[in-house]
This record gives sequence, C-alpha cells and structure tokens, in this order.
Amino acid sequence: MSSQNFQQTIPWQERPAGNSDVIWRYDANPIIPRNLIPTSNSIFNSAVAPYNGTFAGIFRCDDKKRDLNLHRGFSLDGIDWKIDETPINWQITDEDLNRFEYRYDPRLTWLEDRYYITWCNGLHGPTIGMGYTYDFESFHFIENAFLPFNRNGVLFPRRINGKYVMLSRPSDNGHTPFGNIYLSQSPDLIYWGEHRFVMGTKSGWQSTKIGAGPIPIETSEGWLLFYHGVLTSCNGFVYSFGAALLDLDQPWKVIYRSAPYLLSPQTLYECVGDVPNVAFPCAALYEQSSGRIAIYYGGADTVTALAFCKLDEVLSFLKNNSDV
Ligand code: BMA
Repeated sequence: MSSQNFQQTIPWQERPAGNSDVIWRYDANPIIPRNLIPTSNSIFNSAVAPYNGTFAGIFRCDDKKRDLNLHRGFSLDGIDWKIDETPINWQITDEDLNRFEYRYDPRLTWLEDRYYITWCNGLHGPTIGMGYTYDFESFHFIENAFLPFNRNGVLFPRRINGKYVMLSRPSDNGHTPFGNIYLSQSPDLIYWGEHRFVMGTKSGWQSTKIGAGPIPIETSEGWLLFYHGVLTSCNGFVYSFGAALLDLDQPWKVIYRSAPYLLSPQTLYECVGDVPNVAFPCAALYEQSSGRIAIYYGGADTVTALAFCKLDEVLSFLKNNSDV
C-alpha cells in the first residue's frame, strides 16, 4: 500500500448485469455537481487519497470569474464530498513564484512521509507546480518542476532505484494539438533530469495527444497507468482514457498498452458541459485486498464522476488487447 492508514473501504459498486465493459460507471454519477460550492462554475479533474480513515481531496474548482484554482475537500465515504469555498492558501517563500495565474488538474499521492500534490501551474505559461501537506491544513509550495510548457505531471508513489520519478507531457501555451508522455527523475524533488520517452500518440482515440492520469498503481507485474488520449473530430477534441503497464524498475518501458479505449465520453455528463466530450481521470483508489479500483474523472470539464474496475480484469484486458 502506498498510502498512509489505508483501512477504509473504497467506493464500490458491482458491474451492472449485462455490462461487459472493463470499466463501468457509478450509477449515481456525477458524484460532484458543478455547483457544490456557491462560488464554483465547475468542479472536475480532481484528486483524492485515503487520509486518516477517511478521504481527502484536492479539487479543481473553476469559479464564476472563471479563475482556475485548487480547493481542499474531505469525505467519509469517497463519494459525498465537502469542499472548501475558498481556495488552498499555499505557503510560498520565493516572491518570484508567488504569483497566481491559474492552478488546475491536481494529482495527489502519499510518498514516504507526506502527501504531495502536483498540478498544472500557470506561471509564464503552464508548467508543473509541486507542493506538499502533512495534514491537509497547511500547504507548502516546493517549486515548479519543469520549464513551461508542460502539463499532466504525475508523481510515482515511491522512489525507484533511489530516485523520485514523475511523468509529464511537454506541451504549448494553448490547446496543445500534440503530446507524448515523458518521464523525469530527481534526487530531491527539486532538480529533475534523466528524461526518458515513455510513449507517444497512436491511431484513433489517442491520435492527437496523450497524458498520464492518476498516480500509477504498483502491481507485481508492473505499474498500472491510466492515461487519457485525445482524438480530433470535426467537432473538436474527444478525451477518452485507457491503460498501460510500465516496467517496475524502468518505468519508461511500456509492457502493455490498451489498443481500444477503456472509457470514452458517452453519457450526458461526459458529452454535455463547458467542454463537451471529455472523460479526464486524475485519481484512482486501489484496494489491494479485493483488487478493486475506483477511478475519479472529470466529465465535460464540468462535474466529477466515478468509475470502477478490477485490477486482474484490467491486466488481462491489457494482455489480450495490447498495442505497444
Ligand atoms: C486539457 C486540460 C484539461 C481539460 C481538457 C479538455 O488541455 O486543460 O483540464 O479537461 O483540456 O478541455
């Protein structure tokens, strides 16, 4: 287990009768409506983690001025969330870094002795901001990991061969029409280097760009990574997600990669919203004892939804449907 005090049951619902999908949706989706807090225009692409027998989360809340920022939330069951009305107040000691342009698409992981948060941080263009908290009360900014332009920074939940490891997706300053997943390594979570290419675009649902989603899940066969893939239709981008299995010791090596998507925007809350046709995962809870996985994803850049799968079924799907 990569998380602290992980004893609680993760959200779960059995696969509906007659459904043979590897990933199925929670039947009461979306779990977080766009207006859960009075100031929000939308709450989506957010991250959660087990915390002291409950769950804590870092939520992307776009407000009614359309500022993009991160808010803290808590939940007893991982489904019913209380989210702060005001954004997280980061403690930032370096004046040069203490300028707010935007913060969005957080990822959250327990790593060694605290919770780390990475997000797309606007500072002269999108880059990867990093911070930490011990208690979800005070939040400390560390640094921007990379130069702009970059998005989808996802930390591994432990060091690999002594180094911290992060996936990211170098990009541009707009609605990037390209993008591959890279990996970077660091001795101290500040200086990042030894960059490696992990995987690039392919045909169909992942033909325009791809980006890492939730924190990778460690399994005996490799790191299970859910990632989003984008197709450009005549009506704009379509964001689906699939999965890959990365080598445990050299995680830039891809062992399997799903040729078909695992979930694509098909329901009303995925197809209709501020940005139509988006299913964008940023967090997954894994329960080792049962093999259950609960995936949190944003619907249409508007709401937060939940989906479920089982580790052994995802792995066997990957083995039988892989195109690396
Ligand atoms: C990406 C990010 C995501 C968003 C997606 C679809 O570039 O900005 O936050 O969900 O576009 O608009």
